[in-house]
Amino acid sequence: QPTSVKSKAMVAWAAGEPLKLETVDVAPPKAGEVRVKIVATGVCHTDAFTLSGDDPEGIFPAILGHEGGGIVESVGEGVTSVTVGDHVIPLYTPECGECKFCKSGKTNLCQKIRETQGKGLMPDGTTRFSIDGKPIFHYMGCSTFSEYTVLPEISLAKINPQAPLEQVCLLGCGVTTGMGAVANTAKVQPGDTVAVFGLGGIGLSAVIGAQMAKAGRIIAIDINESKFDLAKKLGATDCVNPKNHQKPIQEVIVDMTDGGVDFSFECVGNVGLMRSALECCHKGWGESVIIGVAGAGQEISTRPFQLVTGRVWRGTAFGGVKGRSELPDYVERYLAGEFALDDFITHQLPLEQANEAFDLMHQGKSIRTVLSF
Ligand code: NAD
Ligand code: DAO
Ligand code: ZN
Ligand code: ZN
Repeated sequence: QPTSVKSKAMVAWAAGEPLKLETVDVAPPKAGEVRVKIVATGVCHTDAFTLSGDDPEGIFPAILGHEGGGIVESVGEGVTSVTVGDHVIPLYTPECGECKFCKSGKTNLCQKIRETQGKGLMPDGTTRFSIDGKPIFHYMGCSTFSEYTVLPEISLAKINPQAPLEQVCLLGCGVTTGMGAVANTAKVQPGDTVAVFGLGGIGLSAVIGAQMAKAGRIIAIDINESKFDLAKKLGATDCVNPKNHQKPIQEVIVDMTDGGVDFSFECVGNVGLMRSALECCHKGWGESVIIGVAGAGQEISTRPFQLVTGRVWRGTAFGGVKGRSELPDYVERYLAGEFALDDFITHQLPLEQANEAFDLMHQGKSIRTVLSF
């Protein structure tokens, strides 16, 4: 029978405060749960967003992190789909296969554990993390900034053990989100013209996705021009800095593309840019996909005539990918050399330096920092 383990973790005690290194007690997995030893974790903008206090669902104290890779350490009663030693990627969007959402065939947004996950709790309404008996909350059902974490079985994708976890951890969020948004949500076709707003881990993955879909033109937009070289390497045909133009960026893109793009992707979380991304779409058919997460209370707006005249506004979570049934194949495609992950890993740091990873992100110096244990 597994017992509680001591785990090194970076704890978010309060919004706006740096994470603090702590030794946390991680309780054994209950029925239907799995304890995972995390090997590596990426740091995504969403972690920074929650730490900032802008996330309406942010709960403290919590262990952040949701872009991890690890190895199953122990399993609770009734767990059948993974066993000790399996390599896994934690899923913030689980896949139970039996809820209305899973059975619909129309969405990846499994709702089986939505309520408790949103409250930082396991499905039984309790937490597995504590310090001196004081509960610490889970985050996005993952909490990968901890050496050991506990997840529901339905929140784990079992992957090929040959895949380096220090790399494929990025498939736990950023890379899958960007690539999936292009392939699943937009369904970009060969020859299409695409605009990508924001060239962080998400936007650059959308560029890769567009290149793999054989888009004819890929316009990459960022106010930080140091992102342009990598965008071009990954397939961007044009790079645009909105600050270099007098006109609104949507007008610049419409002029560049004989009336607008077939698809645009907002990968920043800025509601003004979401409007630009919609309005640079071609009249009659252009579609804009919102990926970025905006701050609490923010709203999007445009003239309804933009939609009346055929533009489409949609959004996507985790690129529409169903984690348990579809993510293992992304790992296989990575192993087969279809796309690289090296380019994204601009920094590697020990877990203890997670705050530096946030600094690098805020300074625009990193695409992804991968923390290891
Ligand atoms: P990031 O911070 O690494 O990248 C953001 C990029 O946007 C940076 O290159 C920055 O220079 C650029 N940018 C900022 N303001 C801009 C502006 N006005 N115009 C053009 N470019 C601008 O972030 P990331 O990790 O790539 O995440 C991007 C967004 O996606 C975040 O909002 C994150 O919360 C969200 N996200 C959504 C999902 C989802 O499933 N929908 C998943 C992961 C992340
Ligand atoms: O099912 O209601 C729900 C919530 C699903 C969570 C999807 C979150 C996607 C956006 C957050 C960014 C992920 C890092
Ligand atoms: Zn993320
Ligand atoms: Zn489900």
